[in-house]
Amino acid sequence: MHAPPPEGFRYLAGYFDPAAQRALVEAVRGIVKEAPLYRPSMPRTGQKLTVRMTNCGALGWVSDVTGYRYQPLHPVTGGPWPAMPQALTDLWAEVSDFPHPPEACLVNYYAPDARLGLHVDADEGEKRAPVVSVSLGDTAVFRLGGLSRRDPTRSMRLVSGDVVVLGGTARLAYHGVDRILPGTSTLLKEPGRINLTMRR
Ligand code: MD6
Ligand code: FE
Repeated sequence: MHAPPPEGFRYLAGYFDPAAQRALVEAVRGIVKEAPLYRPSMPRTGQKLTVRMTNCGALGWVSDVTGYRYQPLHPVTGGPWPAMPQALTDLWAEVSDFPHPPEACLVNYYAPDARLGLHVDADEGEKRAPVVSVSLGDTAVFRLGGLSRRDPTRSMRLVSGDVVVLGGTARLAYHGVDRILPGTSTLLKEPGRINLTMRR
């Protein structure tokens, strides 16, 4: 049997119904029009991630050869990030157990062959606030570990409409996306997956 997930991990299956998912995809299309997806580079190596990214909200998470950081401007267009959709700030208010609204929402887009290595979300100023995520489109094989990279991990499937909260001890747990399962959803026009993560 698997060990229980770290305290503060919450998995809210089917949080958004299909109509709410469609509305969120429309909102993401608007965001991407204003703030195009791009492939960030990893610090030091300069290697490109396979996931394409953009942001909404006051701040956005960016990565380039000099490191990871939050900044108010899109690294390619130089413009401000679009506003965060109300549905996301409402979700945060409902599940974050934190008294202030999110400042940043990272938009991850996975084409069928994209993946995201095991990582900790550690660049945020406020570690008492959780990171809250929404999955849209094709199912992801998500891996959740512990506080050390060597800790045992468990694999779970994140389906369109699911919400994950990493708070408490789980806030600094290792996690990643092994792969997506193309063709498991018809929400998007093409096979692929969107993941939205809100932070402070
Ligand atoms: C993804 N998610 O599902 C990647 N981070 O595509 C994350 O990296 C993540 O789902 C922090 C909290 C929840 C998450
Ligand atoms: Fe993460």
